[in-house]
Amino acid sequence: MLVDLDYFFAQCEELRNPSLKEKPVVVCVYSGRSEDSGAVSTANYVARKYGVKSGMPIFLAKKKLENVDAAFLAVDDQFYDEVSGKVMNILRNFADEFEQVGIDEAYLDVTKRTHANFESAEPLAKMVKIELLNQQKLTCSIGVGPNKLVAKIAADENKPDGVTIISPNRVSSFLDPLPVNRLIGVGTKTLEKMQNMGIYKISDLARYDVQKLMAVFGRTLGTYFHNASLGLDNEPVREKGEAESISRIATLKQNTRDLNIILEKTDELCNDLHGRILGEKSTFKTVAIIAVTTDINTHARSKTFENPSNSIELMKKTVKELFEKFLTESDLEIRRVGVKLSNFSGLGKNQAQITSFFESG
Ligand code: TTP
Ligand code: MG
Repeated sequence: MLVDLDYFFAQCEELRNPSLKEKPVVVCVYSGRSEDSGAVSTANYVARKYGVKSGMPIFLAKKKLENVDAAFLAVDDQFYDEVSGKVMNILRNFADEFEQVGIDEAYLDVTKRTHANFESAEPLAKMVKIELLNQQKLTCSIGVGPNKLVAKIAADENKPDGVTIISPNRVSSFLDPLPVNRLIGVGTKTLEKMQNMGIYKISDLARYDVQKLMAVFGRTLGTYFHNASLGLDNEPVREKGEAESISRIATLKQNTRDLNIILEKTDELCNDLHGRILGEKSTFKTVAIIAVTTDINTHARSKTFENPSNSIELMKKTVKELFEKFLTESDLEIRRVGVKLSNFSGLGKNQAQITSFFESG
């Protein structure tokens, strides 16, 4: 079973201010550079009707909601994290095995308690929804399937406030007609490649020669796509350990030693990484910069903190310090810049640990 909270950050905002419910609510990550610079973190379904979505620049969302009484709010990580912690504690009680996969998402292995009977999965899913509504006043969407892959796609099928149960004998009829990008791992680039190969629906992928898929996407990914198209997945539901690192890198418009030009680019990278760690509910202890100099050499500098954080200010401040220092150590111009976060904690860790960094961050 995959449980995904509906329009999570925006629903949290409605929770503490119910008068927002009727109007478009847009939760934003303001970059601070100018009044409306930054990106939309998420929006409620009222705002989505106007075409507002996650990742969109704030100014564009404002344009779509011109002349509409809409609420634009800044993200409040601490509050969402508190709500998330409470939600996860409720969900955990419904699972034989539990795996949180994001701030608002978790897999529940319910095989034992349903005796692997899909007919008892539906009342169980409804109970989960009722419990979340009663205890936290929150709605979610639930997918149930024979494995994580199918459960995830099922949960996306009826949003918001939906329940979709796909028993083993319905897997292929459910997946076949869906567009291939409903599979995890098929992003914009892969979608384009697949469409050029004549693959539009999951059934097209299922029929495609697996050797040819491997030739195009490599052995691992080719095999994954083949199995995924058939609804095959053997990943167990289990609490995850710590992720390794995430990074973003970009080429500067011009080679430079000008700190302002560098920071303008790294700020964008930081905003991007910040959105990602918020989405995954993780926190970092190490911030690193990457500098590719005009001699094509790659340099890295890093700083590790005592306490985990998800603070964008700390991220940007550290990146600035590290670049300042790097520029004094090298006299070469910089061509590409990157930011890397590592030493994660978060993901399903206990609540005290998650909230303790906010004060220090
Ligand atoms: P999602 O579950 O992907 O989105 P959602 O809960 O807002 O909407 P849905 O009803 O479709 O499930 O992400 C969970 C939260 O993560 C979301 O509320 C805000 C945050 N997030 C970002 O900050 N940036 C992003 O690009 C995405 C996708 C999510
Ligand atoms: Mg969600």
